[in-house]
Amino acid sequence: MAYYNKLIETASKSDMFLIQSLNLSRTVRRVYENVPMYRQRMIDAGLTPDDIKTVDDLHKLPFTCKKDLRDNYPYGLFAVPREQLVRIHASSGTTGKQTVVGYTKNDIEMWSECVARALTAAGAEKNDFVHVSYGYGLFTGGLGLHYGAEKIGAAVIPASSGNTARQIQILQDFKSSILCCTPSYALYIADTIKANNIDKESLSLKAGLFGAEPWSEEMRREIEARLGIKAYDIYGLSEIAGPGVAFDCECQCGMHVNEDNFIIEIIDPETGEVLPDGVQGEVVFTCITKEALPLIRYRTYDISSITHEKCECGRTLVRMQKPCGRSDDMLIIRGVNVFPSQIESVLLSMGSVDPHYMIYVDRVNNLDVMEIQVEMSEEMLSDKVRSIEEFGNQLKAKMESTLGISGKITFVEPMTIPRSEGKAKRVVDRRNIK
Ligand code: DLL
Repeated sequence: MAYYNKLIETASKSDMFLIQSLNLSRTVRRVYENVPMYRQRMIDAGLTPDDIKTVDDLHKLPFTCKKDLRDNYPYGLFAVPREQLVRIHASSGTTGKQTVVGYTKNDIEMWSECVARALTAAGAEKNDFVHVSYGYGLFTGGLGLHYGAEKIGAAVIPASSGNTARQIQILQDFKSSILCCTPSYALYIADTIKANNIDKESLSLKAGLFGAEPWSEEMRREIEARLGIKAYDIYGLSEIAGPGVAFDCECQCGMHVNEDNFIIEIIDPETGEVLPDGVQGEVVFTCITKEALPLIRYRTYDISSITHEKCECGRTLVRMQKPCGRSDDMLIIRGVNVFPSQIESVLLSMGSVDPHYMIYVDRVNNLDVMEIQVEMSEEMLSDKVRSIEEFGNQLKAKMESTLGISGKITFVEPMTIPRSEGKAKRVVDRRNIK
């Protein structure tokens, strides 16, 4: 069992409580003194830094949300003077202004260690070639994995995203052993390998760290089978640090949160009430060691649950389940909450279709209608499996029983659904278009 920081990753619950409480109280004092918005919010709530002594006091503090970052664009929530900043990133965001985040030298160190813990848990070590196909640039994926891989002493191959044929040649020739990219891009690479009759044995890959978008257990198994590797989930968001906020261990039964740096809470998105272990709700993080941008009780809109049960890997770090979507891009179709990941699970559970799909939602005569376009696989086209029509009916029935609503299933020609090199865009909601 390899750990990057055994002392922290296997700390007792009581030690972790002390570490968190100390860091939380210091951080709250720092934001009170340095960030006008936090100072005002605490005054409004009748709080002073002395009211926040331990983790048990966290719930007293108000939430922070994405709008607060936008309202204070670009640097208004930073808690350090400009000369202490060494890096700026920004999150793409599908709506509105991008969200700008900053790091001091210590922040980069801390973040790199979080990623180093994730890579180590995925079996990466000094001798590995870590192939980073997350985008480099303002997105945190590329440089985040890069610095983490350097921290464990591995050789980084900073491939960045794009040019899949070249990526595959590099994977083969440079003997990349760990692949880091979005799960949808991993599948795209697998498709391209297959389409070009490349033997997957010609690759030296043993594991991959995939994240930046929701993906299902079925998709994990698909990637593992098609690339012949073990697929590890890695979670994070730029506002909190970037990749490495939480990571899979070899047990793959929930991602360990680097909770010496980020306190996780699960709340009821409607009431804000903190929910117990095992109950699904919105993920909220508090940064307790960040210097440049220490966000307090930041609402992520990601839906997940946590467990404090002991993990067989020996880590005591609290685990969060794979996020099953976001409360904000969760689709509500005829009053039913639908997550794209549910649709993906159904598709993959049928066998003989690949997870290339698009979801279109329209409003026709005041009624929501959903169409799921699914790309036909070669297996289907060869008609060996069963007739396409029969398969379509089975798929429709299974979709309906899983989602609780019906939708139209349309099969489209192979390779007609756009492939993504970064985060996949699978939903087109046309209901608001007048
Ligand atoms: O996506 C950071 C990252 C890079 C994570 C590389 C993992 C690997 P943002 O662009 O700010 O940061 O997007 C953050 O992406 O709130 C989730 O909704 C989603 N997300 C990230 N990782 C996962 C994951 C990066 N493993 C948003 N599973 C988050 C599901 C994920 N969703």
